[in-house]
Amino acid sequence: MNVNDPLPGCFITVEGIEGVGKSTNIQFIQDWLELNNIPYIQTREPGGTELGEKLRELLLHGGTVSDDAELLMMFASRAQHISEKIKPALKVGTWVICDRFTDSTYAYQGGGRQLNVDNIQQLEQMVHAGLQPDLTLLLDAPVEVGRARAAKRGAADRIEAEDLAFFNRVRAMFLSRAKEFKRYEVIDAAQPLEQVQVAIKQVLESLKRDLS
Ligand code: Z5A
Repeated sequence: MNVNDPLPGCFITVEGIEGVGKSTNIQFIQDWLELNNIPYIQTREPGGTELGEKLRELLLHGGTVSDDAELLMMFASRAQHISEKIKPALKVGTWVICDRFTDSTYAYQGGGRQLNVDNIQQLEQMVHAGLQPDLTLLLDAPVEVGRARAAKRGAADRIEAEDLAFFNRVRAMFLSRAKEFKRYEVIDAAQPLEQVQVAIKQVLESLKRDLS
């Protein structure tokens, strides 16, 4: 939502470490939106636009990327994504369901890579001052649980190849931000999928009630 110029659409981001079930549960959210006749787009970061998808490929499979270059490429992808896709959708009342957003930058580049959080804040201000998700669903599970689920899928990309300590810092940053911002809802993603989805549905129903 843009605090200076409120946008009628609803912006939902889904966050968490790898393998916690973001893709699986985004499909569940889409089914719920369709059942409720709510117009939406589903998108992802890094990516979501032609430029963003090219940056994603370079970020995940393109060979050596320095930590600062990684941070700037995440925000370059995001800047394009916001102007080309997210804001236009929110302006016409369409809901936007986004697989990761700036909270992932705080978690991975700030927590995981231990880059200066002040720099992330400055980039956030530059790229999307005033625009924040209405709801951030944090699917949370121990790193070992997420990695075991993700491992079944095959070869790790450049970021997935990081060690356990890196992902524990990522998870800790997500949980710390969840305490700080009211827009977060933390879902215990280590539970069986049916229970995870009962919890997500409750959050969505409550959001819908609040908006009506
Ligand atoms: N990144 C970054 O560093 N900085 C940024 O600013 C941004 C991103 C935006 C790409 O993300 C990478 O970019 C990511 C962070 C970085 N790197 N890492 N790591 P991505 O979102 O495209 O990739 P990912 O995090 O690796 O997501 P994923 O591995 O695809 O996982 P997922 O979508 O959360 O999980 P899933 O595919 O839905 O589920 C995995 C399996 O578990 C699957 O077989 C499911 O059936 C199963 N599953 C799901 N839920 C359950 C439950 N509850 N019980 C049992 N089994 C389950």
